[in-house]
Amino acid sequence: MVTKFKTIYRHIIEEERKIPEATGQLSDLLQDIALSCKIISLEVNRAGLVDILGLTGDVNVQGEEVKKLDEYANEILTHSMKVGGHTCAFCSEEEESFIPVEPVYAHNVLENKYICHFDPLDGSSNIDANISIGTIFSIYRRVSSKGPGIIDDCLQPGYKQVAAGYVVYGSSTIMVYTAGKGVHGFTLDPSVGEFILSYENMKIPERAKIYSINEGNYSKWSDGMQKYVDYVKENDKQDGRPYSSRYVGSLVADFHRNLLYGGIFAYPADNKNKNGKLRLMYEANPLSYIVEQAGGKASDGKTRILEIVPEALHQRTPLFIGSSYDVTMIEKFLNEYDK
Ligand code: FDP
Repeated sequence: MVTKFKTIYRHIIEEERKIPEATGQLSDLLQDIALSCKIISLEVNRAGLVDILGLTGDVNVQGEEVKKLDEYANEILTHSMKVGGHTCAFCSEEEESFIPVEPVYAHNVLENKYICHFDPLDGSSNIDANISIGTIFSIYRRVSSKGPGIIDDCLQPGYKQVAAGYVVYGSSTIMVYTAGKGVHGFTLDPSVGEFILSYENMKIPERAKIYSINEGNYSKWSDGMQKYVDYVKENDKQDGRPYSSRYVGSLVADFHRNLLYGGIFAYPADNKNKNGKLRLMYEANPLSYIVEQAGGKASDGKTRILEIVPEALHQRTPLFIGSSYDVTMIEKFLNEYDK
C-alpha cells in the first residue's frame, strides 16, 4: 500500500540516487517528458470544446491557430527534445525521419547522450469520441560518440532501452514508466499539477482474464490465430474460460487495463497486413520493455519483441503482449497450426 505522497519528480530522483555513477541526465529527460505530457493532458481535456471554440485550422480568439491534437502533442514533445539538452536525436511517429539535435551545451558532449522515440498521441482515431488516448515513449543511449545523432543511434533493438513509459489520458491522466527497476504508475492530481505515485512496482497477473483484439479481422487471420481466439471463448470453468473481451482500440488504454487486471492484447498479421499494424519502435518496444519489467511477456508470435533488430524507423510488427501464460499459449497455437 502506498502510504505517503511521492511526486514523480521525487521518485525519479530517488531512483537515480541508487546508481552511484548516474549523471542525472536520464532523470532530467524523464522529467521533461512528464512535463510535456502534463501540457498535452490539459489540451486533451479541452478537446471536446474545440467545436465550440473553433475548428482545427481556424484562428482562435487569442489569434492562435487551432491545431489538431496529435500535431499539438508532437510539437510539445519536439520542443522539449530540442531545448532539453539531453537528446542527440529523437524520432516521432508523426515524422518520416529521425530529427538530429545539435548539443545545447556545446562544452559538454555528455549532455546529449540519449535518443528518444515517441508516439505523441496514440489511438488518435478515438479523440472525437472522448475515449482514452495516450503518449508512448522510449529512451536509448546513443551509440555514436558526439554531435547530433545518426540513424544507427535510432535503430537499436528494444532490449537496449534504458527507460520507457506511457501516459493514458483517461478518466484520470496516469503516467507509467520503467527505468529498468520495476514499473511505477503516477496519477495526475490536476489541482496541484503533480503526478503522484499511485501504483508502486506494478506486476501483471501471470494468467489473463481478458483478451483484447479487433475481432472484426477474424476472417483475415491465420488458422492458428482463429483457433486461439476460439479457444479463449470456450466454456471451461475450471480453466478460467471463457475470457472476457475488452477492446478500446486505443493501445495504451487496452495495455494499461490488461497490466492491472491481467490480459492479453493481440494485433496479429493478417492476409492483407503481413506485419500487422503496430509500429515496432514507437509502440511495441516501449510496451514490451514495460510488460517484461512487470513480469509479463511480448512476442511477434515467434520472437521476443525486444530482440527484433530494426531495419526501419516505421517498421511494423505483429504484437502479442500481456500475461506471460497467454503470450506463450498464442505462440504455441501459431507454431502448431501455421506451418
Ligand atoms: P489508432 O489507429 O486509432 O491510432 O496504432 C494505432 C492504433 O490506434 C492503436 O492505438 C490501436 O490499438 C490500434 O491502432 C487500433 O487498430 P484497429 O482500429 O485496426 O483495431
